[in-house]
Amino acid sequence: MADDKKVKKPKVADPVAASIDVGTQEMLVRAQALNIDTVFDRAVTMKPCNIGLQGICCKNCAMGPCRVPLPKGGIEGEDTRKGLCGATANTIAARNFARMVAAGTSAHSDHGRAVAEVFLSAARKETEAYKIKDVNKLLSIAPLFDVAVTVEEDGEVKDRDIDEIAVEVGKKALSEWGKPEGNLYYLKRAPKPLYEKWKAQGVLPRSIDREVVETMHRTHMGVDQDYKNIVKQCTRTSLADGWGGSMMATDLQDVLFGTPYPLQAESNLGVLKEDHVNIVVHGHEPILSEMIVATAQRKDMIEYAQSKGAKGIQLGGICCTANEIFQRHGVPQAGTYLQQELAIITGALDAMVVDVQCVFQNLANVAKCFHTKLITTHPIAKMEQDNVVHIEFDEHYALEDAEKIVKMAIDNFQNRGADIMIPQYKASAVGGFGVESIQYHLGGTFRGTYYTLNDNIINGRIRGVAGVVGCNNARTRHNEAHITVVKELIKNDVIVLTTGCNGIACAMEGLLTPESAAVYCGPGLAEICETVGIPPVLHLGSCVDNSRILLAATEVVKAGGLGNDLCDLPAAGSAPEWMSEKAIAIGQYFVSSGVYTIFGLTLPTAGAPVFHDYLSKEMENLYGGKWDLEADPVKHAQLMIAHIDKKRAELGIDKARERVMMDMANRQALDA
Ligand code: BF8
Repeated sequence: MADDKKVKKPKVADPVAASIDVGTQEMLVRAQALNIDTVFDRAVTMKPCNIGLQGICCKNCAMGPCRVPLPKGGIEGEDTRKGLCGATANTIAARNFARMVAAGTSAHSDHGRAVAEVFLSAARKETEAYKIKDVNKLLSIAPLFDVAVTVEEDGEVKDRDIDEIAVEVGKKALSEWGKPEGNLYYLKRAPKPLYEKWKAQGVLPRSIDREVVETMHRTHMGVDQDYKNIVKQCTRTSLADGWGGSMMATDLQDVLFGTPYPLQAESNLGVLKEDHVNIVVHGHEPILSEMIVATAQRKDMIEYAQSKGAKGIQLGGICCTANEIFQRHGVPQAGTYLQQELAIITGALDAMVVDVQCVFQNLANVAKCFHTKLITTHPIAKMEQDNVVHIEFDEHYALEDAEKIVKMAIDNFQNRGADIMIPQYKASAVGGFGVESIQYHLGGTFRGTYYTLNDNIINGRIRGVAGVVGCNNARTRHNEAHITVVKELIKNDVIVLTTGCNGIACAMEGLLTPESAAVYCGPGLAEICETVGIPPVLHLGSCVDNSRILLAATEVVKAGGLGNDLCDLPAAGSAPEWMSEKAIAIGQYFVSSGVYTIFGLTLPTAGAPVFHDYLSKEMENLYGGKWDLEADPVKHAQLMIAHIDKKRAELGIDKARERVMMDMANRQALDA
């Protein structure tokens, strides 16, 4: 009888093996008890394609897909692998890699374009909702676009009208996406030697859209078939992201919504409240989330929520939207990329509002099991499932749209089921650091430079600087590599600058508090953190805010004593749990800006060793930075530290550190 037959249970993830976070583990147990599959379970049942993983599947024409697997023992002698057209493994992997850079650049830069459009609207006073908030930041970036901030009237130099400046900056910024000639304005913000390297290599980006289009053209069937030449174009494209689209997104957001300064908030799913209307904003563009924050804080909205039986409105963020509203408003972070489904599975989420990037389509399936309204808001990012509500966000009616969304969440509060489970885990976190606030904290308003920071790097209290950034990836234990890498670095006196989901992971772990320094840091870094009152891990924002890391590093170079270029600094970059194309774009612009950049997990270059060697060895000769890969998080951090020490030795400051690190016995021995 069929009933007697054993029904095979679907394989599910082991919650403890899936995440280091106890709240996440508890939610996974609940999801599995409710028979709701999550990304963690799907990672167990669906294996990745090993050929795609290594970057050696070409599907750029209909004669393929051509797969050119690397033999188990590697290749001795000539590599004769080729596709139907003759494309070599190097060409195939380089094309795939370049297309990832183009896609990542597009995502960041289209975000930047949307901000620039709203910025121009605000400058022209076409919208009530958005205003120029940070005039000082506007005045600081205007000259970079060749926009005058003063005018001469009757022989007298006067301040120029702010609205006029804003309109001109908005127009010039927007033209960066499609101007017919010249190069991007912001490239000149880089240290001169780096700019000169880019110029000599012919990789100064022209306009952002052009670089993406050219990458797509050159990687089309039958065009560029020299992996070095393909890398050259993907370098140019990535620079259009880091020193273009992303950097403008950051700056224009700061002008519109305020430059972040340190503030405190909480992080993890435990920020949701059972007796409140819970709204999670998920995605990337603060154009949406800023309006939701403003609306959810309105007295009439809170009263409306109370009229429906809730005590108030609790807002939370997921993914980079979390970072944006955390750094500017102290809105709590509800979780990382891998926790998005779990937020709905609490049963306490009245609305999840999403815009673009890093949004799982499976959210719609999960939302079906609960009362949660899943609301898409962006014309370029809809979902096919019929339970998803689309409320298109229009900057001209932004406040009305935000009110509609918040009201929908409030009205939905009464539809909650009885079965609610919010894991009671959250940590306190300080965020909102940036080029300006690091200068203030470590340089002082009086000095107004990064010299104090440099001084402490030179004397060895701070061994070096690491940017640890990027995603989570369900192919590895959630947050484990992020936290292990960061802890290993700060233990060795390396100060960490974080963005993206690494920033949220560090917040969840309590590493974004000044108090964590005494627990986790080496003596030098602990002393600095205690004296200055900063966490050992400085949260610099979202993934477009990696541009803040580039600019902070540039300020360090300018302050003197640590070389003339970014590649001279005792610094390294890392993405321990990366997954998105945006991460590859970021990696490429960091490498091309002179930074040793190491990724965890895998790289889509493994199947083409010659191409991989080009990225991980030869690129250093061109720009001073290079790619590396190490899945083990402790070894990963040690490689970064080894690079930092190498740079210290090249700068001649390795001896200083030895002196600082000597204990009393060493000193006495020396005296004797
Ligand atoms: O841009 S770190 S998972 S949220 S891609 Fe996505 Fe990666 Fe998180 Fe933000 Ni960045």
